[in-house]
Amino acid sequence: MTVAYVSAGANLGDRKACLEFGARRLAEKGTLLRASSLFETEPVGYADQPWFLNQVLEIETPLSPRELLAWCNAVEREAGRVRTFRNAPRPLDLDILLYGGEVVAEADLSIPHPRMTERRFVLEPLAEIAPGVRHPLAGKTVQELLAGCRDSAAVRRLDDGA
Ligand code: PH2
Ligand code: MG
Ligand code: MG
Repeated sequence: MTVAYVSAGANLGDRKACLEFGARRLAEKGTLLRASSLFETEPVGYADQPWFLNQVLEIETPLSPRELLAWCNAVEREAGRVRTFRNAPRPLDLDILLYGGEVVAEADLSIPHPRMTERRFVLEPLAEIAPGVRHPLAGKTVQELLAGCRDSAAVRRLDDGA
């Protein structure tokens, strides 16, 4: 069993329902230990699209990194995602951020997620549930990465009940 962190993002359709669906389907492949608050976030990379809801999930899973990737992709498709262009709007995106302390460097799978250290929409929710977890390549904790993050795109925690 390995503890993994998955970033969930949605900016099409009923975003909250899509995130709930993603968390529920992910939990079928292990134990969902923690879920961050939901964050309303400004799009990064391709600005001309709706704002996202982002969340980070902590799951203990028997799946290998590759099995977890395949499951994330299947759940994204189930949520209605159609791949068009890079950073296009989507009902659900599930990205593996960390998988234990493992490093995976393959053509279609990089763990830790290569852009997680520069994205506030990932680090804010991750720091809420796992501030002390260490990034195996940067050698820094999530809290330290957030403190050093230069991303100025807006990230706002949704009020309880919102
Ligand atoms: N995902 C991207 C690109 N840009 N911006 C925000 N705010 N949230 C995302 O989840 C996101 C993004 C690529 O997957
Ligand atoms: Mg992504
Ligand atoms: Mg993705």
